[in-house]
Amino acid sequence: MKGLVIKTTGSSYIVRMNDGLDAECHVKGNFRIRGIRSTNPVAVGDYVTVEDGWIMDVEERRNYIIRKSTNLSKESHILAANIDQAALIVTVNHPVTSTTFIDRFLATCEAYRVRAILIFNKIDLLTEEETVQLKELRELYEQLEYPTLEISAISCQPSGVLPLFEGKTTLLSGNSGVGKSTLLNALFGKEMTRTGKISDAHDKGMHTTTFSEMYFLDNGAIIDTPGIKGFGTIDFEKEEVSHYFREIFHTSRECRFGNCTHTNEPGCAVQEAIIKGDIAISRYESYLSLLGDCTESKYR
Ligand SMILES: Nc1nc2c(ncn2[C@@H]2O[C@H](COP(=O)(O)OP(=O)(O)OP(=O)(O)O)[C@@H](O)[C@H]2O)c(=O)[nH]1
Ligand SMILES: [Mg+2]
Ligand SMILES: [Zn+2]
Repeated sequence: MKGLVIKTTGSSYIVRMNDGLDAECHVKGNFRIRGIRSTNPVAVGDYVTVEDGWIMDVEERRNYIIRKSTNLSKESHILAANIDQAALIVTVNHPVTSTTFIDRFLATCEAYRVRAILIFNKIDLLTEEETVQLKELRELYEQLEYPTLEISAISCQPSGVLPLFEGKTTLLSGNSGVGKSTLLNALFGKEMTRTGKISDAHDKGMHTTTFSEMYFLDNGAIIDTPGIKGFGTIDFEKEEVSHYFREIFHTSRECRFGNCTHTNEPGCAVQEAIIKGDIAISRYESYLSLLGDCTESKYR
């Protein structure tokens, strides 16, 4: 029988079978999917064929979002499969979400052609200075045509955010402690999942959510995921990286050399645009950080 994987627990998978019942299923040790080296062969959002509690087959994925365990690691972990959009929960503070983190996430979404949204949370905690920072960040990403919105998930009126999730399967991602699970609970109007505390010492979350799980709205579904520290990337080719930064890609058409890496070539339109202030330095730094990953992997 066929079904949809709605939860992973590490050793087993909860599958919502086509008859509507949930079954706990396992994967045999030698089960692999061709072409993907990942720590989890099956992910939330996968359509699977089950026999006697064993997952025998995984349907081809429309897309999936992956992260590397660490930047240098070859092992990757599939966060979710077959999603319509990915929402990154971002906090200007408590904890701080870096622009590199945001841009790596957006680049991953571009690579997999998944629509990305940025949800800035915890606006109730912002100082005046942080409010200015938030405004600048929103302007930066709105200009790049990423939808953004700002919320306070603890006092969230679901009616304000629900339309974003209507009719779609959405992956919620972000650093630990940014409020993914809190937002999920707000959307459902009741406690669906546990939320954590922010540690005073480090202003970081404590990894309260440890496995991905899909929750069903009347119309649509949301996948809550464990907080991640960073987006290592998929195996981008060096030439490819600029394709995943919208404004850099757009501007690179004006570069003198077709294979310009926008680092030290003469006649580089991207460098010019940065000097003119048309491309944000933070975005360029993120681009360089991804480019650096590619170089590292070449010499491993
Ligand atoms: N002040 C304030 N606190 C919030 C807000 N949203 C979440 N929090 C708090 O932040 C803490 C962490 O929230 P969680 O929802 O557990 O964060 P998470 O992103 O699910 O974290 P992980 O599961 O560890 O990845 C909790 O104490 C929440 O109450 C908000 O909008 N304002
Ligand atoms: Mg959580
Ligand atoms: Zn260039």
